[in-house]
Amino acid sequence: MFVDRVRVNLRAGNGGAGVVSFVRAKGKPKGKPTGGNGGPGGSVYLRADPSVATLLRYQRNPHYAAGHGTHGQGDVRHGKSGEALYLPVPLGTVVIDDEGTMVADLVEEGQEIEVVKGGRGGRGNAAFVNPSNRAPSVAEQGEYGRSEWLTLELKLLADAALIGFPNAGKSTFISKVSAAKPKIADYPFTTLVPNLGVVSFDGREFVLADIPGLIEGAASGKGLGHEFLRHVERARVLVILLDPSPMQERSPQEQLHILRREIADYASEIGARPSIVLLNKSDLFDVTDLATALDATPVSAISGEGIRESLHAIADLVDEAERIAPLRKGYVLHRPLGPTFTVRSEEGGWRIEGLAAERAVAFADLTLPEAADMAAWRLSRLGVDQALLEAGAIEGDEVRIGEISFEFTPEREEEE
Ligand SMILES: Nc1nc2c(ncn2[C@@H]2O[C@H](COP(=O)(O)OP(=O)(O)OP(=O)(O)O)[C@@H](O)[C@H]2O)c(=O)[nH]1
Ligand SMILES: [Mg+2]
Repeated sequence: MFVDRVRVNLRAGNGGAGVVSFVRAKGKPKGKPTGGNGGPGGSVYLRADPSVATLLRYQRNPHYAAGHGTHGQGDVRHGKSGEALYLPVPLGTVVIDDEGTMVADLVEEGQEIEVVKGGRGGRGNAAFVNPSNRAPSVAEQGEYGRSEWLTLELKLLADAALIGFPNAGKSTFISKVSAAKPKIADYPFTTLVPNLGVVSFDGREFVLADIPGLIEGAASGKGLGHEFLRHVERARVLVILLDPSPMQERSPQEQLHILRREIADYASEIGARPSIVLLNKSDLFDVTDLATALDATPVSAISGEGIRESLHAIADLVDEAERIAPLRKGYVLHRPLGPTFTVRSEEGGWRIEGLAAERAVAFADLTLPEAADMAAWRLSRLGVDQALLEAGAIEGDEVRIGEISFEFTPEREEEE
């Protein structure tokens, strides 16, 4: 089975918690703080791997998680980092987030993207020692690892794509010129998944894709529609294969017109790519005049007539396309962290969302006045108080961050 589009749920590891611990020390009533930091959670990465051909494994199991960091310990021993998870994907995998943004196009071997970042480890009390507080008893919780649903889409990396109506002879053609052995049969829609073949001849080489037949309306989803037009996206050269057989409802002229229109409707940029038109089955039909009229080359995928010349012409177009626009290297989008928090009103109160705000209150024990003060100070420094006031919050309103809720007590502006 060829799988070229999947949704996956990837979860990064949680950070370990920082701890509070003291060792007795002479002359220090509380002791010396020795609580270590939690280890960070592992991140999940997607990495382009040439030994992987499809996204099948992700369809079978869409859930993956990296390892958690461990908690800190006394003696200022820090927790261990969670194990990162590297998921191999085929070359040509496009990664799309839940908002529809393409975040990576993994084209080259080894190219990778950190898709979900592991949670930070919490700091232990030893990390909070400062000149004004030599014996802090606060420690931070570990941060939860993020979890995201992503769509992975495989777009084949071919130099040229064979495009034609069902039954035109595309699979016969690729089996004649490469080692690909797709199913060939005398009825339409034989090919349901694309096939790639390396075409080697006279010291030249290019990768050809045989894609399922296109019909009128493919660009609006008819037949196998978009599923397969997607595979044409990467091909730099279009090889349009026409079928003069009377079994086709459309004449070769009409086929050419419809194919060009469907491709242009799907993406005008693809329609503008270099193309060559071949008129197949020349062993059965006399297509000389028609070929001249359509500026096409007569070929026979069965007898081999016209094939070598056509391959040279295709290779010339591929070389030319390469010269004009070298292959894209793929890309990985480095996203800004986004707003540090957002405020929205909800049932009976306000909700603050965002990593920075969650971090601000992530203390092991918020009932400790020391921790509560520190959390309040961090929130106010982030601008959360100000944002709540601007949103219309008044003193006494309930404010929620994650699982924590507290009463809004804005710092009063000094009067006068
Ligand atoms: N005589 C002759 N028959 C051909 C030629 N090329 C293909 N055929 C026949 O046409 C029929 C369809 O060939 P396929 O290669 O399966 O066609 P396709 O374009 O891949 O069809 P789909 O996968 O359905 O889109 C088969 O019976 C082939 O034997 C040719 O050059 N000459
Ligand atoms: Mg076929």
